[in-house]
Amino acid sequence: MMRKNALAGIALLGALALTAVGCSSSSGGDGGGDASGDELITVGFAQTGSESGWRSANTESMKEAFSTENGFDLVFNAADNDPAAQIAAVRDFINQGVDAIVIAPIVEDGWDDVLQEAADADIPVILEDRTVSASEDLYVSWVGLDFEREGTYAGEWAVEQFGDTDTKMVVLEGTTGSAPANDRAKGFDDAIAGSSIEKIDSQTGDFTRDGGKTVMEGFLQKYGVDGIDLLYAHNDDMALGAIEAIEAAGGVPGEDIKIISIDAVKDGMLALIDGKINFIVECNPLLGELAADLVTQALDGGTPEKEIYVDDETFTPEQAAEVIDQRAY
Ligand code: GZL
Repeated sequence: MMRKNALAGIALLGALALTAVGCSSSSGGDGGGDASGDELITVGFAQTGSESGWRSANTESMKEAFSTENGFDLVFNAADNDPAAQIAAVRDFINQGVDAIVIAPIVEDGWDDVLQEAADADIPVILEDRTVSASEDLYVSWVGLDFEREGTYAGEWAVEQFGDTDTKMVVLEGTTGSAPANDRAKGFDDAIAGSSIEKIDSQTGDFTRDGGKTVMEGFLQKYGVDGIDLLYAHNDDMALGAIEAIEAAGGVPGEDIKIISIDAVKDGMLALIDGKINFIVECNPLLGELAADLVTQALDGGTPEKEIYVDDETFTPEQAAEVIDQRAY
């Protein structure tokens, strides 16, 4: 688990990415040239896969930031939520001799060896989105969200709404072993401790809509609509799958079973406005410019911040309705 030094906010210095065009591809890379003939920085990006709407927005943000126009040659790999495949992709980047590697690690554990190999090859590694349990000496920086705080925000709202009445809750957990699943559970559980909210079941839906639907179908078969008062979903996609299951079982999501979710992607916010979800904690996926800035600093011999947190906010249906048309994802 990483130390948490929350930072108030970071200026997005997109202009810095342009200096990348001027810097030679160091550390073994042999990037091609761009229209102006300058060396491109070759960056290997190991993405988790395409498991959710959040992930699609994150991938788009990364591809936009690591564009040729910004001085990068992006080698992209999506590991289909398979931790072994993702580690193999990073090893392949090392063998290719890329200039830098960016990883959104599917799970926290298992990274020590391949990160050491990257260090031995003098290839800087930047983590974006999720964190790892490996020594922080093995990567330059991490940029992402405070997952434990997201869980705390969700739990505090639940206590505010239901804390005094006996409430039976089920949980759709994120990918087993992932930092968001671990930390969102911890933050939420700590926040509801001592309240009348009882967790009667908890299972991973792997951050996917199908996974959330299947697991919720199981909960409904086991407890019935009347046996569940509250659902805490670690992301919107699983909440949206659960909504389908609740409606198929004759229940009214947001009324018979209250729903709290995390991400605030478009489909989740629309369900919130429709009253099918009751509260959403945002998790901003637009990390591309920050990640590109960290790569540029690392290759320019700079010493970027070790941890960079992007702020989140929370939404009620009314708040979502006010902002839905202005949101970037
Ligand atoms: C959180 C991110 C999680 C999202 C899910 O930063 O890692 O993974 O909450 C996504 O939607 O699949």
